Amino acid sequence: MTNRIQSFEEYQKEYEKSINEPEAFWASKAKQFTWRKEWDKVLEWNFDEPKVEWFKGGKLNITENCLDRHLAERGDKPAIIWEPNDAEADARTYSYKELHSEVCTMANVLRNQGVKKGDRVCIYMPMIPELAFAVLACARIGAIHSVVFGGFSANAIADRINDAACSFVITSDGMYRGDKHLAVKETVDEALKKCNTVDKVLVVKYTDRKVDMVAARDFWYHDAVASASQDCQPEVMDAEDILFILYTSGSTGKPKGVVHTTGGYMVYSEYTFRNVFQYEEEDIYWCTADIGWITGHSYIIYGPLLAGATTIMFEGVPTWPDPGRFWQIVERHKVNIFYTAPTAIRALMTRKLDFVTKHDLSSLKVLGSVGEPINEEAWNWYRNNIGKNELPIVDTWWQTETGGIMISPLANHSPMKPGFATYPLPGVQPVLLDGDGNEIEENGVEGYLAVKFPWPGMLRTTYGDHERCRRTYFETYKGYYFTGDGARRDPQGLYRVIGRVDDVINVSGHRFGTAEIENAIDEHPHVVEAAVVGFPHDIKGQGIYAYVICSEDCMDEAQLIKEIDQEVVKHIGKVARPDKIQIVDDLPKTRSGKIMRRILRKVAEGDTSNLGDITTLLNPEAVQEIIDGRK
Ligand code: 7RM
Repeated sequence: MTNRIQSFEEYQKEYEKSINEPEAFWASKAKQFTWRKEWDKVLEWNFDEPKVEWFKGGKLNITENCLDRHLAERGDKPAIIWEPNDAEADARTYSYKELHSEVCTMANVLRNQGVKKGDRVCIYMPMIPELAFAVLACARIGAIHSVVFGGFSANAIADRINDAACSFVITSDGMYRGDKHLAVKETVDEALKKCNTVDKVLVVKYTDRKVDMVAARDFWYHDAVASASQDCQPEVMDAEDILFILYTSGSTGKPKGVVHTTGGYMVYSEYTFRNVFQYEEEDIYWCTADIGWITGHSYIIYGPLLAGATTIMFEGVPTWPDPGRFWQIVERHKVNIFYTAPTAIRALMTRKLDFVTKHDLSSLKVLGSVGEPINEEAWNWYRNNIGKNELPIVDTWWQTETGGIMISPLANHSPMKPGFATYPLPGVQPVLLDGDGNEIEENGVEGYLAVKFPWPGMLRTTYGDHERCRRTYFETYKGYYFTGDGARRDPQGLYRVIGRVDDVINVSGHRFGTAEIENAIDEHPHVVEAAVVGFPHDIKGQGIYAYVICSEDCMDEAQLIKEIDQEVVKHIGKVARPDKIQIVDDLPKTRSGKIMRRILRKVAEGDTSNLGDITTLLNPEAVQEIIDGRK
């Protein structure tokens, strides 16, 4: 029996069924899993509070479904293949049996240290197998994981730890990224100076760099393992118990802790994985994302392991030691399904084709894209050079908040059109809204992308602040989940997601709020005001452009720019460094004092031909000034 959609006609039938009988539809997808107790009700919801509950009353543990469920049939099958940063070093493989015992061992280490169901555990680690063990070990014992991407700073970690009141941190003695070593443990130590909820730090020895161990707080994983059993009864969770928190940026203030729960997320991540990529039992699957982002959660760990797949975890970067690294890995592990981001494609397509052609890519069957709109040029390069001009590309649109893929072709079955995510998956009911919140029925239009019916993988709340969740996603358009994206629907009804319509910048597929970066810049004592906008960037999709007003007694400009850059690194992390910082005397404002971001975006883009009417501004002369000063 193959448990996936086999043709476009079948997709259409499934879609119909999922709309007409959503509960029966999702119940039929949930049945294959191991439930300790079946649910009482498939779905309860309203988008006003909002309240969304899937499989209520159901009892389960997601790791029992990722691991134990496969042992009889696939115990010796590779679950994780880990490819290290160092291209010369050997890969490491963990079978389902081995992964099971690693996860159980780490789960016991956590339990022995007093971590209980519902406790929040912050994980700040490199892409090494222990990161996957840590995530699953938390889920095993019902602790809530909050993974923080390795590129974030001590302050960003502290904010996330404090927001979720984490009691436990898992980290390592260091991390590699290309030819660099990053002092992960020191960053955690720095962060913890600002936190008072954490009482234990578990440290995985990896790079063997010397680190300070704080007595009674820090302990080594390899020491703790000695007294931990490999036998770990899973905590029995309610379907709606929290599985994890993952922080993501929005248009205002600090990042929000998006909350995903157990049962619905499980069903949705597996269903979408299997169908979008048309996964088959023997496939080797590789998603190049970092586990610090939602793509890594859903499509390196949970989705593939739930489906019993072999998933590759890559520690390194696409361009080191050379821009052939991805293709070398594809060849080495005979990868069948390859899932990456447009930014990586754009970075690699500028290099000599030799880096591609010298590798045997004949194992590839399906290519995927995620994180931002894929431009036609990148799509074509991907299709022609990696896809031998014949492989399907699934352009998958989704968000941290949606938990899994929402709009995407099904490989080999759906029509494809460069730049288009095409059709919604079964169970997903997208709409385009006009500025007044009315649904636009016809095709060949653009609008605000919203969803009018719940799906099992959707966020349930933002941690500790349900009202913020309601305001952010459910208030702008009453009765809908609002995505923050604008989209177009072509005459055939295919969707193309154009990008954010709020103050969120998408840099290489990573989301940053303009306000978040402005707040970091404002921390500099000589900064009076800052305005941050995105601008088109050849490789990253969008770059970050910061306009900064500094105080009269300002020191020299070059020095100030350096310090502002460091301020961003300090408060958010290297990932959010502005591409351009321009010191200005004034920012264009409306008479009510609002910064005219539209104009700033135009100038950042280098398009000053059509700035519209600026005479109504409070300070029209500021516009020419910033144009003249543009770097
Ligand atoms: C999975 C992920 C979400 C935002 C989203 C969009 C943009 C993602 C696509 C895309 C066009 C795509 N989660 N986005 N995928 N835009 N086509 N296929 O990226 O929370 O980090 O970002 O990314 O703007 O709202 S995320």
